[in-house]
Amino acid sequence: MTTDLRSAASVLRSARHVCVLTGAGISAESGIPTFRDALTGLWSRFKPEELATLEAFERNPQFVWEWYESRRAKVLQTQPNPGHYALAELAGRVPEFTLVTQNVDGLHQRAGSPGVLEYHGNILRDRCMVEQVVAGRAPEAAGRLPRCAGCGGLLRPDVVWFGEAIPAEPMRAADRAANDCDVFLSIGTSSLVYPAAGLAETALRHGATVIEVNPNATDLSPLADVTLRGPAGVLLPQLLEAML
Ligand code: BJW
Repeated sequence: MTTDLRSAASVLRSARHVCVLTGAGISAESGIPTFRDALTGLWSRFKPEELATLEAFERNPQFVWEWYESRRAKVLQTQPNPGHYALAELAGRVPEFTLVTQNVDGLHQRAGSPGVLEYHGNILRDRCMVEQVVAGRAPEAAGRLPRCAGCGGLLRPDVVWFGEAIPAEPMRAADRAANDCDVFLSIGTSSLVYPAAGLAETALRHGATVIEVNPNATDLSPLADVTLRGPAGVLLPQLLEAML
């Protein structure tokens, strides 16, 4: 066992409130590509920043919907991995636990994590562009864009695109946790996208110990108290084991 793993386990053993922020890396071992991996196939000519915006959707909703439908189908074929399950178990081992995820895949919930704060929404839900509420789909005509079962308005995925506000409740609860926690775990995120990346900075300012789990260095790495280099699906179960 590395000394970093030992010191992270010791910090977690005496923690009062653990706040976790996860990103695409925790789902990589479930087979979901991370956001800043090169997009594959049809999508390889585009950057996520060019597809995950309201402007892109308004310009070409058919094209953006096809991207989301292909990702949604992939999510439905995947299963949580040992990293997701380790976090679900960690929740029961510390006095207070908050899990904030930037992921839109719902895998933490499927692994049994309680009270997950979905910072960037959920790809499995649709939202009506007219009523601005989560909505069901009207029966679809082949090749037509998904429409709201209630009002017939155009639907969009219930996710947060660049330039859009984070939903109020997860944003407030995540801020509160980042301010209050004494241990902050940043797992599988490039720490590039704000305001999510700012949560670790808030926790640091309030004196929390910051632990990063990522095979690669990020902008957060020089600020983190402990860095665990490797895949979350391997390291998180080892971390739980080391806490015993
Ligand atoms: C592994 C691994 C393994 C691999 N184990 N690890 C400064 C301050 C505030 C805002 C801004 C700012 N500068 C710019 C902004 C604006 C912008 C922003 O941050 N842009 C940056 C690109 C610079 N932010 C926004 O626009 C946000 N909104 C906003 O600011 O609103 C202001 C506002 C206020 C009031 C009213 C109106 C507006 C919204 C951001 C929304 C982000 N949305 C997306 C798409 C979601 C939908 C979808 O899925 O299609 O969210 S973008 C994309 O990035 C997605 C992710 O959640 C997010 C973060 O990516 P993540 O998870 O970190 O993934 P990757 O791929 O980057 O990294 C993966 C990591 O895993 C890597 O480090 C690997 O090494 C690692 N890894 N295998 C562990 N096995």
